[in-house]
Amino acid sequence: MLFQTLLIEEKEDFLILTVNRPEKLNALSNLVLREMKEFLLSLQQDKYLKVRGLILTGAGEKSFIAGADIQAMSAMLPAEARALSSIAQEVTQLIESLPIPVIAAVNGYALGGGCEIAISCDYIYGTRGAVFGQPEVNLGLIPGFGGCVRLARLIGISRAKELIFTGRNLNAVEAERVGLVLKVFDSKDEMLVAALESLKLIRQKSGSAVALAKKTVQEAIGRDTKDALQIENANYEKVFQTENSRIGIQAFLQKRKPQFVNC
Ligand code: CO8
Repeated sequence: MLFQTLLIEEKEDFLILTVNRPEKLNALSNLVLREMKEFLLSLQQDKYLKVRGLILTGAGEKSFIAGADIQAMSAMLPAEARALSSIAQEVTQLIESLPIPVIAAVNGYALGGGCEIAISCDYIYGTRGAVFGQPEVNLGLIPGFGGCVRLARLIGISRAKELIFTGRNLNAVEAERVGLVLKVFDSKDEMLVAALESLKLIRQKSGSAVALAKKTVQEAIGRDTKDALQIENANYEKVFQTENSRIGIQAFLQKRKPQFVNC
């Protein structure tokens, strides 16, 4: 697949998706979002799970994604802004619903829509120079790619409100402290190697179990305990229907390494 604003690189069974507009700090134009949607939809239709993990990053050293394209927004009517928010929210929901792990590898600025894309990934790795923030209030706006919802879930309501209301940035140290970033690395290269290693570790496990674990966490977030437990309970039955559950349990009992199918 060829895109104007995205680079797709294959690494073994994994893909690295790079948002490629470095001259605009990888800001999300309408075209970037439409291409991301097309790419993610194609991954979702990968019934044979040929791709077993995805890393999302930004071109260059300076920026992951510096937000929605402010220039493009300057000429938008409210209904057009809503349409842009809808397509961006679709992109974040597609990331969350992929049955494979998705890691955001944040080099430099992850601002506004960039931070919102990152927090829709399963977890975030960052460089020492990573900068996170929801600066929309500085433009008289609010986060519109799911940030008001997901940031509060990820780092807590008070912290999210403080960041969104003040529009201030977080450096990598503070972002790690509040649980926004999972691990911080000295360089982009080191971060990408670590992200690939993490995907390789997951790759050794049952793909069906990982997919169901992701689905369970996603579906349970935000529900009350009783409903959330019912979701886990139903998916526990589903995982028991997979061949990999028999393979894994038998391998344990026979004191050998499991050979999961589709692995
Ligand atoms: N949109 C468009 N262009 C951008 C953006 C952006 N978000 N960020 C940077 N650029 C462009 C600059 O205009 C500049 O272009 P040019 O060279 O043609 O003038 C180029 O990238 C380099 O940027 P700077 O010269 O500004 O680089 P600096 O190192 O001086 O500053 C910053 C880097 C601090 C990151 C600065 O560029 C900045 O503040 N950028 C904007 C960050 C921001 O406010 N992001 C939030 C955007 S709003 C958003 O994401 C809303 C999401 C919800 C929308 C809901 C649907 C409508």
